[in-house]
Amino acid sequence: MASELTFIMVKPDGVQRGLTGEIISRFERRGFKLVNLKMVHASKEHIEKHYEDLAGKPFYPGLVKYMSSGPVVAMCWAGKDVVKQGRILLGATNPLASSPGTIRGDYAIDVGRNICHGSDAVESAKKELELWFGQEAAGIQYERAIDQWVYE
Ligand code: DAT
Ligand code: MG
Repeated sequence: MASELTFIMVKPDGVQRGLTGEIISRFERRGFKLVNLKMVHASKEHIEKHYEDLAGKPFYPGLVKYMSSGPVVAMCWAGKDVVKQGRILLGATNPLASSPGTIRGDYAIDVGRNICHGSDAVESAKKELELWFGQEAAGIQYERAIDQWVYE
């Protein structure tokens, strides 16, 4: 069974709008396994590190302010192809380009308030999980009885 991991985060607007449960549900119902979760009110410095690849973009200061403005829910999800599939569940970066049925396509409008984050590659997932979960980056190891009904 695949044990790929990804970092998924409910952003401050997703938390404030009461969408944490909905976002978790979509990953759970798909069959992915939650292996770590915590609420964090991240510092500006922590967000700057998370988005270091975007430093220099015109929207970067606003992005850092928004992402450190309130608590987020940081998660590690496991499963086959979960990095790519997670991005598909979230929808396009700009919610106006996200299909209905995706999280952003159903619940967001502005790119600067797109309610959720998902790693864009296996390598960035590893880096992000280490940044947010440190020693617990690999998540909690446990078996699920349903896995024989999710995977062939
Ligand atoms: P994604 O979150 O889909 O991986 P990204 O890594 O390119 O997208 O950008 C990170 C976040 O920055 C994104 O979720 C929202 C914000 N952002 C990206 N492009 C933006 C833009 N043109 N204007 C405002 N915010 C933007
Ligand atoms: Mg990104």
